[in-house]
Amino acid sequence: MPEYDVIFIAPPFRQGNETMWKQFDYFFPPYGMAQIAAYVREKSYSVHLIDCITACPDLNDFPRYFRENYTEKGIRARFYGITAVTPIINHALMIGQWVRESDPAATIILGGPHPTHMAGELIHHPAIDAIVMGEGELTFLELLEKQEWKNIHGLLFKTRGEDGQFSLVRNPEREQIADLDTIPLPAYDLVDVNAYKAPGYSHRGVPSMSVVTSRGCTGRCSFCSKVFHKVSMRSPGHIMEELRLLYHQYGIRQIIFYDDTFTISRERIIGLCERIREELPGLVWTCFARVDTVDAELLKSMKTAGCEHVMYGVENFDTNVLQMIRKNISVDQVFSAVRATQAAGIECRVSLMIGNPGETKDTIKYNMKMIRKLKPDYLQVLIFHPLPGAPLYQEWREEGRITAERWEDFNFTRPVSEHPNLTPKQIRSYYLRMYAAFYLHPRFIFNELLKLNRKAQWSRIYWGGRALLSFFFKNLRLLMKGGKP
Ligand code: B12
Ligand code: SF4
Repeated sequence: MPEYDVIFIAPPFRQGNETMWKQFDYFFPPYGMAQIAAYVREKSYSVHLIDCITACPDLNDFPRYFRENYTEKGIRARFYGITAVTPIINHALMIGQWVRESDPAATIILGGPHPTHMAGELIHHPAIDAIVMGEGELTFLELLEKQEWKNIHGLLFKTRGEDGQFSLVRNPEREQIADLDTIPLPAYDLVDVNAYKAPGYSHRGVPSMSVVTSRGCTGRCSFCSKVFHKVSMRSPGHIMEELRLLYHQYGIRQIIFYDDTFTISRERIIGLCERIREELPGLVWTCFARVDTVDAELLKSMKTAGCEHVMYGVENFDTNVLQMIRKNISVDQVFSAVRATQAAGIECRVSLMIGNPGETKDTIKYNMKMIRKLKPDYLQVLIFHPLPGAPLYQEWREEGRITAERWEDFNFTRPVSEHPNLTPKQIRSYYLRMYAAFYLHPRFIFNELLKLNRKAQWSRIYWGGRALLSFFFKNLRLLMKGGKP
């Protein structure tokens, strides 16, 4: 009977129907879990990974899928590791339950952003034996090495006393890995690399893949849910190994760097850009950055190394709101970063949040005015969401201000907390109007049409245009009359 040391499972995820992202319907491999898989495999443990989004996208089909492909073939594992973010935590628990039913002897471990922050609640679930809080590589290795659980840092587990009652043991935190070059490249051979799909804004019609080159961020935004509290980075040489593998072995031509702040170290990015220019001149890429980490020279270097698109988390233009969410950037920095990005020939997407603490109808109107003045190439609007792990989440939960009743509701389509100045309907209505004011504006449509002379843009404009029209059409009623500001 084939037995793996560990089978990792990523539950399926589809965006909620009412979000703009749903229209793009993009998905990438579970990066963190593929890194843990590579790490423990390097230490000689046998590993398998089920990414449900490609293997079994319908959650309710999982019992059949697992039975036919694993249980009936006698394939099992000593450990099952399941990952989860907040809106899919119940899916992860259901998968845990189904695995437990078909393999009662299994040890089932939960990890990832939501379990890290809500371990104390989740550990009570009967399907779960232990929860890994924070980085998974070293903690999982120690589990596989059969170290005594009470000595494994970063672990919360159940233990049964002599009276048969369970009690909980929460071990000290796991220290964050300082040198990320010690982690091997994600185990790409365990996923079907070509089955994934890039988001519309960066869909160039070429094979694309996500890459993460650092962990953590210097920002301390009060709404942000973070697994990594310190910043750790991979060196340009280590990143190049991954880019070369993706380019040559898997035919990938576009990378979406998903670091929280890709440009956190200027020197590292300049070094990486030099290497990309020399070794992979055909590669194009996009990234996320903070406006206070870029300058004209850096952006020029990024452009000549294939950078096509940068997204800045601006969140709001009102200085009072910015202070309340602890964004720690100024409106002047926003304007200089966006101007410098466009001057370098890189497209710029600005992300705003609506329904922030301190937000009023006036601040929303002010934001719409500032967007018209700033003229970014693309706009993203999110509804303010303090997720578990965010400093504001804990504070507001204790004060009873979180209104969402189910974890599935943390899907960015509706407010999850009460707002003193705005009703949920008003927030949703302004959210749609901000999108409509930007994307249905003649300036935006004209600029997109100008890009049609570049062949590479056709696929992107097709996918992006289709997504936008479908989004507006689905929300037409509220857009036309509901919650009129
Ligand atoms: C890339 C990314 C995506 C990608 C790909 C997701 C994927 N398939 O992995 C896309 C764009 C599709 C995406 C979508 C979403 N994302 Co996202 N995403 C990220 C991002 C930017 C990087 C993730 C990453 O690879 N990090 C690097 C790796 C190394 O870290 P990691 O994944 O946390 O894994 C480590 C540990 O958590 C732990 N671990 C993780 N899983 C497991 C499992 C086991 C068994 C063990 C032991 C350990 C373990 O060990 C890993 C290695 O040390 C993070 C922010 C961030 N910087 O992490 C947000 C983040 C993970 N996303 C988040 C959210 C909310 C979402 C969405 C729900 C948003 C939405 N409504 O669309 C969806 C959910 C999609 C999904 N299937 O999970 C939140 C989660 C917060 C929370 N409290 O749960 C984050 C933290 C962003 C944030 N600050 O709000 N996302
Ligand atoms: S919102 Fe962005 S800048 Fe702020 S802490 Fe999170 S990742 Fe960092």
